[in-house]
Amino acid sequence: MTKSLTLVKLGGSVITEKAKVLTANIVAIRRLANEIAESRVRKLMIVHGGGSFGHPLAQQYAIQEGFTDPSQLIGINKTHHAMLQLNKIVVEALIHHNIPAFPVVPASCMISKDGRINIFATDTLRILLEMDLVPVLFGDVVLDTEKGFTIISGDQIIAAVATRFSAARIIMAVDVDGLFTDDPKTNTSAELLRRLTPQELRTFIINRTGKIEDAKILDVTGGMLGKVAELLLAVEAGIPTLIINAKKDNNLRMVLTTNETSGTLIAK
Ligand code: IP8
Repeated sequence: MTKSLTLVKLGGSVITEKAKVLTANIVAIRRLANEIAESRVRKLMIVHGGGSFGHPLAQQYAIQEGFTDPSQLIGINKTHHAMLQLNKIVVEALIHHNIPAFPVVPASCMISKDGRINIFATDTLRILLEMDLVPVLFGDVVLDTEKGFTIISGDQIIAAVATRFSAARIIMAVDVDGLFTDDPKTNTSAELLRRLTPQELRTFIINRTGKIEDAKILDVTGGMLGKVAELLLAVEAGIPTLIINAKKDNNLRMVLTTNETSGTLIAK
């Protein structure tokens, strides 16, 4: 679509209180909405994660495993409903800052096959972007032709959008400073990787997990390995990806306006 398109993933660990079920971090959401507004970036799409809205319910009902038992069916609804609630909070904060945010529900525009997005009706997104509206998607429960249903993460969605729309950049707004050599939350000597090429990223992931597909499942290195594994195809397609710590004031504003980050840049 447009080379000027910026994609922002708002991590669930930034916009919710991870330790408190169904609790949004309203202060962080409002601050990030303000930073986005003040950056005045045009052609923007936002995808947010599930945090304490999506993950506890998805886990409780084993949604990711697909259909194994009728008792899961109410869990699909509860998980999806929780994500709609979080989406409403995010969209309201964006609208409050005059960003023309428009919710787009992944469960209604995609179908997966064995956990991977297979059918993705993108016409709505394309038209919204043409009108300079800001689509706001989220990790969601999605119907799956093999498993019945599954969870599609916001990371998988952002990678799918990036390649389909030839985005100019992906910004991953997370709760750590970037991609580290190990999980910085458990290993204090883990080092921040400031810049990697797509090839270096591929090697980094394979050295740690053996297979790209395994990294998507294992999600170690502070949860970052799974995220960057999802984004690998997008960075290999030439879309620069910046990982920033959005818990810190002004990091999102800075990367949106200057394209520079004190975090990690993955680019050719
Ligand atoms: O936080 C997962 O999205 P993520 C969404 O981007 C649900 O992994 C419903 C758990």
